Amino acid sequence: MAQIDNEWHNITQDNHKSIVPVPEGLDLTVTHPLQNAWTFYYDNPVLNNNAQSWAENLKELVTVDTVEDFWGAFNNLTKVDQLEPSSNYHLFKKGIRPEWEDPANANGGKFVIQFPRARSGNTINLFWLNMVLAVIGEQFVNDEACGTVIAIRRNYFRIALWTKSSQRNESLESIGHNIRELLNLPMHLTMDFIPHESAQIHEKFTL
Ligand code: MGP
Repeated sequence: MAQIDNEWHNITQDNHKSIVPVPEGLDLTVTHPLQNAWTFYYDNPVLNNNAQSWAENLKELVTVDTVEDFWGAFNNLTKVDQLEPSSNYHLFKKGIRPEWEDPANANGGKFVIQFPRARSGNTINLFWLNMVLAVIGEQFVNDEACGTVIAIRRNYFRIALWTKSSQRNESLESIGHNIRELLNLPMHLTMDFIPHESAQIHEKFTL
C-alpha cells in the first residue's frame, strides 16, 4: 500500500493529474466477511478404486469465510475445463458434507444442468463461477442452498445446486428460475430436479 502511494505521488507531481487509481485512505487490507463459511472439496473416484466407501475419496480442499479468501482459493483451483474426466468439485456450506447422508441433505434434492462438452468449450468455467458466486452470495430463497457440485465427464459437464428441501413448491420453482437467470442459461439447456432419495435410484423430473 505504501509503495502504491509513493508511486502515485511521483506521478501526480510530474503530470499534475488529479485522477487517482486508488482513492485516498482506501485500506486494501480490510476483508469482507461472507454470510456463511463455505468449503471446497474435490474427488475423482477413478483414481482410487480401492476406496471402501464413496466418501473416502472426498478431499477437503479449503474453507473460506471472506470475499478475499474466496478469490484467493478460487483463483488457485484448476479450471474445470482442465480437470480430468470423472472428477468433481463440490462447494458446501461449512458443516454440511457434500453427501446424501448428511442430515442437512436428508430431505433435499438437486437442480441439475448438463452442458454438452463439445459445445461448452471454456464457457463452462464462467457457468461454474456464476453458480459459485450465486451460492456464496446467498442468492437463493429460504436458505435453501446447501452447496453446488460440478461433475467433469468425458462428454459433458454437469452443474448441480443441492437444496435442503425437495418438495415441488414456489420456493423451489423460484430457485429454478433464479438459476436460469444468474447463469444466463441458453434456452435449449434443460434443467432437472432430482430428490436425493430418487438420485439413489436414478429418478428425476424436468423443469
Ligand atoms: P454422481 O457422481 O452423483 O453421478 O454419483 P451419477 O449421475 O449417478 O453418475 P456419473 O457417472 O455421471 O457420475 C455417482 C456414484 O457415486 C453414485 O452412483 C454413488 O455410488 C456415488 N455417490 C454419489 N454421491 C453424491 C453419493 C453420496 O452422497 N453418498 C454416497 N454414499 N454415494 C454417493
